Amino acid sequence: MTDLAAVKRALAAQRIETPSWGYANSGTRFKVFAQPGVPRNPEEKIADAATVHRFTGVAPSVALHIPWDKVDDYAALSAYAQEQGVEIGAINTNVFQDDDYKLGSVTNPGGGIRRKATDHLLEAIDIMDRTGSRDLKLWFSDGINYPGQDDLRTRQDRMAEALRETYDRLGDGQRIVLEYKLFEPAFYATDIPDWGTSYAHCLSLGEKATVCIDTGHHAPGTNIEFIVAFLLRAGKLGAFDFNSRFYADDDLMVGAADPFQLFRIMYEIVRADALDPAYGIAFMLDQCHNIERKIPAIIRSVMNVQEATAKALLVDRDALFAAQNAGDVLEANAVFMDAYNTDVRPLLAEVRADAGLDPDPVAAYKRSGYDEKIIADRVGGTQAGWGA
Ligand code: LRH
Ligand code: MN
Repeated sequence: MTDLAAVKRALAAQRIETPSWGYANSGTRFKVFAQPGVPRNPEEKIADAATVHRFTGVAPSVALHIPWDKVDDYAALSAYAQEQGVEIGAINTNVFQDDDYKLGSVTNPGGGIRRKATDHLLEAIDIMDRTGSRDLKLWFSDGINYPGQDDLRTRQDRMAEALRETYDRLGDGQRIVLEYKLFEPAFYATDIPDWGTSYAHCLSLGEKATVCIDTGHHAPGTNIEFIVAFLLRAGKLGAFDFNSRFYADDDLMVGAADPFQLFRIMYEIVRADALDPAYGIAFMLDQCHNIERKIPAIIRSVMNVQEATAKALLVDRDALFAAQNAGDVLEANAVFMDAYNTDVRPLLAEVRADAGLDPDPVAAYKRSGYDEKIIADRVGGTQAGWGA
């Protein structure tokens, strides 16, 4: 039988990290629809992240992206975040927007460009030393567009060399979360295209290297919860970049396109007792809100993760394991679906009320007038994010 008090404690202790870039302008190659009230600097992004935490109670950290969030004094930025009620989380590197990286960053045929890219990774660790961040989040757009364009094996040697130098620079309590992506911007071969490649590099690096699963970075039809179960069993799952998609790397609100998949993923987390922050998995959002208001979209996304998690925690695992071990296919599936088909919104409303929060964070945010305030206040200056 499921212990509801334990379920509520687990939900109250859940931690979801929001992305600084999710509060800024974003779009597609066709158009960026700038929005009024968008942050103009890292401080305003952090203020918006703190607002999400104020209404959800479970989003106490914000991931930064360098150089999008470059400042002169990261210790001061970290202090500002504390004042706002949040902390700075993962530091994301960016070796995908510099002209020099057309043929790759750390895998580039040119040694000088590889050096430049690796130095950026090392600079990010210097920043972590000042923000107190644990996670160095590495994603490489590196890849090639045509067969024969470059040597696949040699590029792996270059990748491994840069990762090794970066890994060896890590301080105590710091780690690498290595993200993979099937394609885009490279359209023939990506140097870290899948979980297996990331896992293999992490194995050869050492215990402070783990895999980051971005839920939008797989071929259609990929069973992501299998990857989650496998990496948890191997002790090599470090982080998620949550979002959802119907086709490619759409970066839509997590749970919007496929709430059942998110439930199946969170079930593997719960089944491994890996939900508790002490276990060490970083649950982060990595989304772009191209047409919808950004803060309510991120609040909704946090709620979608909470709902999937609550359903996963309600799976009657004794009954499920019994049916599985009995080979009772239909009963096992029925037990699993029973949890998924449970309306957990009243339970989450109770968890929020117990924490002194409004049971409906989105409605509470709309009533708060914060959106109107930032639209009125944030006039002039240059909006952060992709150029309008
Ligand atoms: C790459 C990615 C990566 C980030 C970027 C904003 O597609 O998922 O995690 O650096 O989006
Ligand atoms: Mn990502």
